[in-house]
Amino acid sequence: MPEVVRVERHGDVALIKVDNPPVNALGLALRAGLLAAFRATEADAAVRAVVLLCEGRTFMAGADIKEFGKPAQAPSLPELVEAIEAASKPSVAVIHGSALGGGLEVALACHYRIATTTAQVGLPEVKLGLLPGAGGTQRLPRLAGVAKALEMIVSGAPIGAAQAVEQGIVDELLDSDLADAGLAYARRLIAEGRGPRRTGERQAHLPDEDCAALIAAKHAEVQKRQPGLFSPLRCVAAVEAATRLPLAEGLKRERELFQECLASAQRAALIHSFFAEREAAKIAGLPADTPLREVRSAAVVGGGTMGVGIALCFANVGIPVKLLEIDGAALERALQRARAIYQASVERGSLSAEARDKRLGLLQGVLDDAALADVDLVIEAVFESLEVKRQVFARLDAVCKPGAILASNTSSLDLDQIAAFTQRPQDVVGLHFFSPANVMRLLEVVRGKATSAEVLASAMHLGKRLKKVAVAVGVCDGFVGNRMIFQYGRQAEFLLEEGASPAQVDKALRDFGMAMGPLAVRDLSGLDISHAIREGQRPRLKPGQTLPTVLDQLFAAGMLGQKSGVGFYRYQDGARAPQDNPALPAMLEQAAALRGIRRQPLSDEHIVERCLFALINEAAQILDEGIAQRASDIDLIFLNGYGFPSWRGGPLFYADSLGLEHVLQRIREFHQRFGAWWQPAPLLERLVAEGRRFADL
Ligand code: T1G
Repeated sequence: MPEVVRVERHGDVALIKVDNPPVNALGLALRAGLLAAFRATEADAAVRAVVLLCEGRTFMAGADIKEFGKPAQAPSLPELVEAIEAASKPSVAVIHGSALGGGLEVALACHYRIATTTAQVGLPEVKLGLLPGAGGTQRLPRLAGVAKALEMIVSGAPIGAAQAVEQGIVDELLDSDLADAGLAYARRLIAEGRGPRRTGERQAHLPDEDCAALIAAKHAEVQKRQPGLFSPLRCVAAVEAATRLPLAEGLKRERELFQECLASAQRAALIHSFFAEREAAKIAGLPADTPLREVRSAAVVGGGTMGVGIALCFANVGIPVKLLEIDGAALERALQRARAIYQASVERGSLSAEARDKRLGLLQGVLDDAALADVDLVIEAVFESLEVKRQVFARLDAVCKPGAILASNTSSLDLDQIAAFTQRPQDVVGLHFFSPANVMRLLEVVRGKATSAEVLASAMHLGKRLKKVAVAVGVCDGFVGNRMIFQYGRQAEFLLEEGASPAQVDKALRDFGMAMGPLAVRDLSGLDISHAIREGQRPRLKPGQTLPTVLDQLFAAGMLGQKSGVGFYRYQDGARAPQDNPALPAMLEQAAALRGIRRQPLSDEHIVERCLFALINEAAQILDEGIAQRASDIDLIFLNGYGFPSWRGGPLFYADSLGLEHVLQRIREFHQRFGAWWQPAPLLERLVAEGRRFADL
């Protein structure tokens, strides 16, 4: 096994080099190696200073996440960190890439820190349902103050090196070879007689900080914005301990809070999705070295809401993008929408005016599709009609250069049919963005029968460049996410007819953790859209599969949701706050009568089970058909495209946590009571029979 830690002597300076690819994660071997190295340098009288740096692309990126949930093995990270800080010889951490989590905690225990200009530092543990458990909550406030520490630890967001210098986290920037810079800095320390500067010995806040007020304000903010999450409040409590307790007791309190987070189901769910995101990039049968088509320029056909959002995704990452519309007025409206979106970000302070102008400079409106002749990739986001797509793809086939990737943003049409509108179906792929496309992270990459391996790999790689969570899916009605959400929404409407109100259904699912209730979502996207999709599905219904009728009644009454001021809810004078729709109860009585049932009270638990188990049952069917590669891909789709609560890990991780035997038993009961829609998925039955989980697939 290659050495993960090496120590070199450069005169009276010891250079400790870490080499544990891919990200120098602080697994057992590295912790033990570092502890031994620091003990050796401490014992060596000839050593007067220590430099710590990492080989490869980054400084240590944290604890080894794969170790969580397994028995802890000594030496622990806190033990290592304390040994580093206690050393009698000054140590310098040389940071490049990303010093994250335990990696930054190791750097904070070093007495000095220098960094490359492109480096970033952060404590992202909260994103994994944890908190910095090796002194980060106690040492960061001592360097950057309570306000900055709270912001970094509760958000988990990294900061750049220059800002880290401003905050006192990094001492200075370097612009030379890591080892040279580290050795030069260490020799300066020796020459200036500067010894250990222990972060733990500093006061735990900046002089003028009102710690109690800062802690209370952050606590209130977290309770309001992330009520369902377990670890953010414990992050606040750990920082609060730093403001009140001596270091040793603060570290003890931090360990207690860390253990609480480690033991929580939320930690397991959030780490599941961390690895799920990385797993999704691996496609069975697609070699990791599949050649990629470079996307140096793009074009979007259609400047509607989706088209503009998609175009911004490219501009946001520096890819020049053309936006094609049919006439000047439509094009101006599209460009104005783009300018307004960026301007709103500038006014919110999340985008600089300079970045706005740079991005707008990458966006070029065009009216003639001849302008698409040189682009590497075109995405159409035109009206969801096969005839319109046929016309568009026939034109793209005629004007685009050979090798251009031709993509459709269709959410419900057959990609194979669309590909057949061209002479180059192997270059056609689906790129299904979710509205608003420039915000939602999910990208369903739809692989057609003819889509080549190169085009699929290029589309997945593009997804990562666009900072999306790209998930490869097969062709079927609704692909994966929408196909499942159809079942979920249908159950929500059936529940209305059986006795629930829109407010009760939506609240039950919001209480479960969904970002929005299913009926509010329908009102937002428009009941005319839902109605059109449903009419398209009607001919494919299987025997016994009936449809709720309340949507038809609302549609017939011109109640289309927010766009018409009334749908499942009424929106008074254009306000977005939903009120009851007084016309709905009569419609629900009529719908119930049509089904020959009497409406009656329903429990929230029943509502949640009916909606979620419909998702799970459909997902099992999708997996069995091979439309999705793995259960964790489906979890990612719901976590990143449908507002599924992050701390529950996705519908299938949640199903496993409930126990599939229980889930199947309830689905069988629903099948008895509600008929054909609840036919248990054969895969679910097989898993239960074999005592396996979705995670075992
Ligand atoms: N542990 C184990 N494996 C890791 C890892 C980690 N910390 N970070 C990345 N990997 C794997 C990843 O699964 C992938 O594997 C490969 O490395 C490349 O990752 C006590 C408790 C560093 C910004 O949360 O944010 O410290 O798929 O594809 O896009 O206080 O990885 O190749 O087999 O993401 O260039 C806190 C998590 C841990 C940082 C690089 N640290 N990592 O991004 O590569 S908890 C984190 C990242 C902790 C202490 C606490 C990113 C990255 P494979 P990648 P990338």
